[in-house]
Amino acid sequence: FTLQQDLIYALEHEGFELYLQPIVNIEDDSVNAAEALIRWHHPKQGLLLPADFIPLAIELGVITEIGWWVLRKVCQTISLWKKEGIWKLDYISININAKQLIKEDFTERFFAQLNAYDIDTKDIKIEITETSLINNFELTQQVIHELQQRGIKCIIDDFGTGYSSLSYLKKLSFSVLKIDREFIFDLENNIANETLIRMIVAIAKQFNYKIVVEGIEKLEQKEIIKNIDAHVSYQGFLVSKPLPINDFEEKFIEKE
Ligand code: G
Ligand code: G
Ligand code: MN
Ligand code: NA
Repeated sequence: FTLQQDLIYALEHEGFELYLQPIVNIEDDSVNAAEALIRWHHPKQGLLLPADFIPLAIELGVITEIGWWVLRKVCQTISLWKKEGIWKLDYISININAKQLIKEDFTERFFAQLNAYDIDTKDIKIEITETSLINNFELTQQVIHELQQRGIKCIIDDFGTGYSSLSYLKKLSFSVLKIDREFIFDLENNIANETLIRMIVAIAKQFNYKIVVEGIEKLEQKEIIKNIDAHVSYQGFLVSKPLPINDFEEKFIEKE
């Protein structure tokens, strides 16, 4: 079998698993949200990370069906946690490829899925990478605008690494900006990165974006960011790697 055939088989036979990584408040490390990240249990190659198969899935167009699978899984999880009375997160974010986003039936199918599980629009946010916006800028912009109008907040992901034009920030209706971990890696030794982060934070605030900083691994890095702005949220191995849903629940969901 080719990887391509395996990918299609996995979609039909629950070959994927969803992991969650906590998104925390930098002031007190309280967990306020989570990002959903997909993993693939390949029958021969073992656990595969997105880097091993997402590019192929995009090329084959299977990314759209993967995206729907992820949304359904996230809806099921939120719905279950609500029934158990343990849903306390502000939101779970999902990564949606622009190819899926601009399909004609996207918004209709998206809201139908939320309705089917009785999920509020504020419970889910959509992450779109800066790079994937570029191809169909006008259309992508329209869909994001419609989603935001209907209560789904959108996150611009991996900010600062694409061919980012700052004019995006005023043209597109995003609510949250995620600063790419490239700026955090080596932050404690690199004053230039600190300067860039300061500038991105200042611009983001000007346009009323909430900020998530990605890839904090060390306490020193966290302290530098907290000094820049004590109101951002962050994600990083310092708090936790992405975890299987049950492990995330055990570790980060309070039960009383
Ligand atoms: O999971 P990692 O922890 O290795 O994720 C690597 C990259 O893969 C992330 O930057 C993310 O954008 C992408 N990715 C992870 N899960 C998904 C998914 O469900 N859908 C899409 N489109 N991309 C994903
Ligand atoms: O969609 P996106 O690119 O934002 O996905 C987040 C990616 O970043 C995932 O691959 C996740 O595993 C990874 N990640 C999250 N926190 C850290 C971190 O502290 N260090 C490193 N190296 N990677 C991280
Ligand atoms: Mn992301
Ligand atoms: Na990112």
